Amino acid sequence: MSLKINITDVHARQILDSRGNPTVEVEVTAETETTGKKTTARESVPSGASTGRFEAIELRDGDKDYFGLGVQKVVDHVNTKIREMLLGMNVLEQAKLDRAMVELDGTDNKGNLGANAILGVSLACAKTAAKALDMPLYRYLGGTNAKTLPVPMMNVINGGVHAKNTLDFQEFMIMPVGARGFSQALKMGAEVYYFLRQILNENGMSTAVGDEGGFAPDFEDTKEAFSYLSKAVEMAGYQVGRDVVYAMDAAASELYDEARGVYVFPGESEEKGEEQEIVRSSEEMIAMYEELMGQFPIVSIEDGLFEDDWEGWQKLTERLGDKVQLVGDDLFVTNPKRIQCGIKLGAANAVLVKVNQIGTVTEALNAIEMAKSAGYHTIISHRSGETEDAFIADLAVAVNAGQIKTGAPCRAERTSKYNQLLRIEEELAEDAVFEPEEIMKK
Ligand code: 2PG
Ligand code: MG
Repeated sequence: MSLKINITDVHARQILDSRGNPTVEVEVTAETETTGKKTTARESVPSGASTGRFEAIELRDGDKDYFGLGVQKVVDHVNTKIREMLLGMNVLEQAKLDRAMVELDGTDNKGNLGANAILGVSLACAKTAAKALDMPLYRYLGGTNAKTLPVPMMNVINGGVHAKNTLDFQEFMIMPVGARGFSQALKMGAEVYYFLRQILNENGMSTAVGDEGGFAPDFEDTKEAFSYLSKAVEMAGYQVGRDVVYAMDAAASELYDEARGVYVFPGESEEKGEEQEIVRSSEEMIAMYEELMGQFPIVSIEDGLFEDDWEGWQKLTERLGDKVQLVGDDLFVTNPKRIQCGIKLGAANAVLVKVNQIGTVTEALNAIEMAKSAGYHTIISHRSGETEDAFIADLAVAVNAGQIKTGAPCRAERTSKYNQLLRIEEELAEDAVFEPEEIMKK
């Protein structure tokens, strides 16, 4: 490596995320050897609520501050051990820096230093490197062929553990596939969101928003939620199924009762006034998805089954895999080992990519590469707890992922990603690619 941009400082602090919980922010400073120019950039770490069992470990203090959610220990790990190791290293050598941190941690799940320590540094190193080279982050990460603007999956109705309502499934998303480019897609999504608010208001339903900016009223069931989406799409002047299609995240691991081997639907039971809880077997879950797909233009189903039910996932993929995108989130946790397993077994056909599930930029890029080379779709995703940083917007373009999931067009921690994509689209101009038909191929 000829050019050397050496790390001269690494500094972490505790900040707040969009739920008001503490998270880690890291600043990395590096000096360009030839010119002496100093560059500093910072990045912060997101945090999930419906976390997969196999995710890398997010360390929390567990003491009296912030109800145990403080990250002061993680901040200390960055400011001592990690800092000492990285000082003098070349910030352009991302893979080497990431490997060094993984080795320093010494565990499989980053439980020693904390994935939130390692990721904060990993992201900040990439951003500092790009800035030092005077390059947009998406170009630094992706190279000369980074040009695909992702189709947004906009989570406009929130349920599950992201909202205190009766919806048992977690996310109801719109995908403006009729758009010619990203900015038009964003406009279409925002218009549908606007009309959704209006019809919810007209029907006396709550328009308070959940963690990802979507509305979170008490719907009777999944079908009612989708019906509202269809009304909103039509009111916005678009055609359901042609201009706008739907995606959902069942987040089924959250509903799964391992002892009984069934999926429990407490919200639906409550709404329907059933004495007994409504439960579904994995067969019944698949049948339910099939039925929903017959009624609504659903093109993507995420975490349709429990995160460790590989057999169920195989069945699901056999039954529906040629008609719909089946996305593994908790199933794969952005972990190349689990993705490899899924590819071997024929489980799912798309990977949700969350950088904090695995903990370094390099490993996330490896996961994406592995998924793509097996013909799996990739969707870059936010977490329900986010910050104003927009790293994932650049990442989506860098790897030509084709899709991004980053909430409703509401709440600044969500719109910061969409707004960054607008800037990138403007910069790429006629070289920007937008390919919704790729998703519709399934
Ligand atoms: C998900 C995510 C993001 P969380 O399940 O896909 O939407 O939620 O960050 O709470 O895991
Ligand atoms: Mg999910």
